[in-house]
Amino acid sequence: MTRESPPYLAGLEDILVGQPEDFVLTIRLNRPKARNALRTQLLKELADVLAQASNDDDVRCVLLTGGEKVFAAGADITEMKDKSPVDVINDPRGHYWAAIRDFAKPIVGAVNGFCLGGGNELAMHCDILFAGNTAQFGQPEINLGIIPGAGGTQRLTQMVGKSKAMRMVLSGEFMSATEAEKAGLIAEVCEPELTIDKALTLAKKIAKKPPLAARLAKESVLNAADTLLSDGIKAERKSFATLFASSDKQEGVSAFMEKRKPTFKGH
Ligand code: DAK
Repeated sequence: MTRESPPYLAGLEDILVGQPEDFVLTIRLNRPKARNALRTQLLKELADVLAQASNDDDVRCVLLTGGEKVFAAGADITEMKDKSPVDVINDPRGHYWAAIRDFAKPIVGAVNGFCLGGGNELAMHCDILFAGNTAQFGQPEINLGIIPGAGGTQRLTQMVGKSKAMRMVLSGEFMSATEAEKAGLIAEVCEPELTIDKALTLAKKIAKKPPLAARLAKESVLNAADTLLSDGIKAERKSFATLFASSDKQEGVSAFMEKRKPTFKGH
């Protein structure tokens, strides 16, 4: 499915965005000369595009990728040079990160090359990650005298466990794609030239599922890291019950009984 209009946010400088295809919106980080460093402008563009995608029924899943050699080299170090603690507290970047975190539709990430610092934190905001076998993941902030500031110490620890997270955060050592897959940071490692195709295939598969169920499934899985088990289970039960009021649930069950393919509408 392709669409002619409206254009997806004209005037973007730091990211490339296609039109939704088969309900998948592809976003590519695009500052190759600065190794896709996440300057404020890039994060703003990403947050703005996700806000537009939130309200676009033609988007049911997002594919996020970077370059062949670098997914993203982290925050733009040149922007950090003269910042005071007050500047950091007042920094609008916090809002952009929150917009990425709160995006309710599934995001599949395709990582090739270096995925470092804020770049790794961005990758960890994806719901499912594919990576080429030459990808390297790291939190090298300690080399700059700082620590991860966009949730890296928390998400990385949840995903790979304390010892591996400590190793990366304290030493700045990188983790290979193979180890990242073993540790649970990524879902699948593949040949670098296949990363985007594999991620896109999965994104399109997810986009064919009932959107409301996909959204509540994402929320529910993310709850596992955020809440007590008992609270997460209660919230899951409520979402489960809510979906029984959706026409997509009627459609899914009817289609199964009538031995036909379902057509989901998102309500
Ligand atoms: N920022 C700015 N410029 C960067 C950059 C970065 N992170 N990484 C690379 N560049 C620039 C280089 O300065 C160089 O610029 P020119 O000299 O050509 O002008 C150009 O990109 C090419 O860099 P290299 O020559 O180094 O390229 P290589 O391919 O040899 O190496 C590399 C690629 C990615 C391995 C290397 O560039 C590298 O190690 N980059 C720095 C990685 C790093 O330390 N990342 C952590 C950054 S700290 C916050 C939330 C989060 C954060 C901060 C605040 N808030 C909520 C407030 C996150 C902090 C970080 O991520």
